[in-house]
Formats: sequence, structure tokens, C-alpha cells
Amino acid sequence: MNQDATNKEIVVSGIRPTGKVHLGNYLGAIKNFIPMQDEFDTCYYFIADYHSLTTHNDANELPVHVKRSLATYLACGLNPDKAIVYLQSDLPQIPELYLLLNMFAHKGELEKCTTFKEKIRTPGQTVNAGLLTYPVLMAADIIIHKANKVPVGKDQQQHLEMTRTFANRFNHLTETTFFPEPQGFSYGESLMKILSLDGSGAKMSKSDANENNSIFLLDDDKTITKKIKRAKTDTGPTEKNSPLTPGIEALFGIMDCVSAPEIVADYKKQYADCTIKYGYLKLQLAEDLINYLGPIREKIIQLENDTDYLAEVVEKGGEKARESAQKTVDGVRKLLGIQYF
Ligand code: AQP
Repeated sequence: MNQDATNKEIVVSGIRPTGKVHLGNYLGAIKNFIPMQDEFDTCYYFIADYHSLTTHNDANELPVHVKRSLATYLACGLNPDKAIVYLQSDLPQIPELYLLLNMFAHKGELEKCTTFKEKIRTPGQTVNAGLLTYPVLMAADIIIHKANKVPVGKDQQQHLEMTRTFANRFNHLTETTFFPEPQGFSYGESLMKILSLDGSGAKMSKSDANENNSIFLLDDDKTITKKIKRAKTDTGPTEKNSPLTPGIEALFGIMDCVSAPEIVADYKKQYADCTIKYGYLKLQLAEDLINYLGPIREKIIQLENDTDYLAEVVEKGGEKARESAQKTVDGVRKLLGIQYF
């Protein structure tokens, strides 16, 4: 806990260790974690390893991704002296709350969830019950610490809405205000969505079958340049002030975050007056991305080999997180009448 921070609201967020962390995960979520640990006195940041089992079940890969995701958190600037960093599976209270919250989730609303509908369309994906109840587990992750603020990308908006629904149903049944209503958070104007480089308008994703569609924080300079050069765009605007097509929107979306504002403004002006040459924009973007990601990549590589340190961080974080989680579960049990003698 950060004693110097002034904001008393509780912050919770996590990431699924399903693959290499990409620019969307960083810009949409992790980047916000860092200033929040200075501003809010209690921030919980976890690795959602149970969540990854809904779609990824390779027992050899899981430990690699867990350690790498943890190293990524720390390389991006998470400070275990200010924030509580832990593994989801180190908190036995989470499966307990998940089970109890299942009684507050309706089958129909889970089946209608957009991410569920998208995931079950993925070829080869087994439609397991964990996938259907993903929003319930996510709700348990968040309300186990009675979170107020949840720094996440735009794709998690519907899951957050469902978290509020389950929390409110619990409050209503027990005639209390036991759980606060957690809200999505970003330091930007709105929650962020970084687009895939395939020009489809879909979000960048860890498990996209084509690695060229995502920029990973671990990509080397050559790979970054190659991916940006190959990013799918159109042939360029022919009418002044044309709306952005998804391919160029993806590039401008990244540029907004990693390039100097005057450079972005200049390229946007060129787009608006139809003088833009995408080749130059791509070279500029690749250069800016390399400068932006290089220092993070070096730190991830260094930290992911320091397994003793990683283990120490989650041991310390797990202890604090379990304490908070137990308080919540005790309260829930009592309010539901699970206390007989
Ligand atoms: N493209 C994105 N733009 C902005 N934010 C994003 N996030 C994910 N993709 C984008 C945010 O990253 C955080 C961690 O995501 P996650 O790993 O928990 O789950 P996810 O949303 O399912 O991420 P991926 O990368 O798409 O993974 P896979 O392919 O395994 O499903 C969340 O805050 C998320 O909003």
C-alpha cells in the first residue's frame, strides 16, 4: 500500500497470461497502472492464470507466460512497494466468491455476452462452462477487493457492466451496499482500443493466429519495422477530409500514443488534404515505436530470468491480497447466512 497516495478508492486490474503481451494490453491497461499506484493508496494488479485456462490449456506454456507477464508488469514500472502484485490462483477466496456469484448470474445474459459469442466462433475452441462464466470469475476478481476503479481496455466494458449487475443483485438481495459499483478507468478521454494491423478494425489480440497483426512488447527493432511496413492500409484518401479507414485508423491510433503530438498533427493534416504518403508515415511510426518499446523490452528480458525475485514479489503480494479477499468472503458468507453455529 502506498502511504503517500491521497486517493482512497480501490484499484484492481489483471491480465491473462495467454501469450506475449502486446501494445494493446500495454496502452489500454498496463500503462495506466503505473501512475495509479502513485495516486491511489491501494492498487491490486494480478496475473489472471485461472482465466487463461478457459481458452489456453498448455501446461508447459502456462508457467512461461505467467513469469513473462509478471516480468512485463515490473518492466513497465509496477512497484511492489506501492502496489499489491499477485497471482489469481494464490487466492483461494476467488473460486469461493466465483461460486457464490454464480447464483447471481443468469444463464441467458452470459450466453448473450459479446466476447463469449466471439470466442465460441473461434475454430477449434471448446465451449466449456468456464468460458460461459468468464464474466462471473472476472466479477469475483474485481469485487473481492471491493474495487472502485478498474483500468482496462474498451473490450472489457461489457464485462464490467456485468460485474456491476452481479454486485447490485447481491446488494439488493442482502439489502446492503456491501459492494461498490466498479467503473472502468483510463487517463485518456475514454477506454482504449488498439486495432489489429490487418486492417479489419478488430482489436489487437494475443491469440491472433497471425503474429504479424500485433506488435508485442518483446518484438525486436527489425520485427517492429517489418510489421508496420506490412500493416494493411488502403491506397490513400482521394477526397479531402475523408473518414479514416480501419487500416490507417490502426496506425494513427498507435501514433497518437507513441509519437510527438506535432508529428501526429502533421500526418493527420496530410491525410485530410490527401497529400499523405503512407510509406513515410510507416517509417516514422516504426522509428517512434522502436524508441518507445526498446527500454521496456530490455527490462522484460532481464527480469524474466530473475525467477527468485518474481517469486518473492508474488509471495509478498499474495499475502496482502489474501487478507483483503478473506474479509470480503467473510462478509459475503455472513450476509448469505452461511454461518450456522
Ligand atoms: N487491443 C486492445 N486495445 C486496448 N486494450 C486492450 N486489452 C486487450 N487488448 C486490447 C486490454 O488488456 C488488458 C489485458 O487483457 P487480457 O489479457 O486480460 O484479455 P484480453 O482482453 O482477452 O486480451 P487479448 O490480448 O485479446 O488476449 P486473448 O487473445 O488471449 O483473448 C485488458 O484490460 C484488456 O482490456
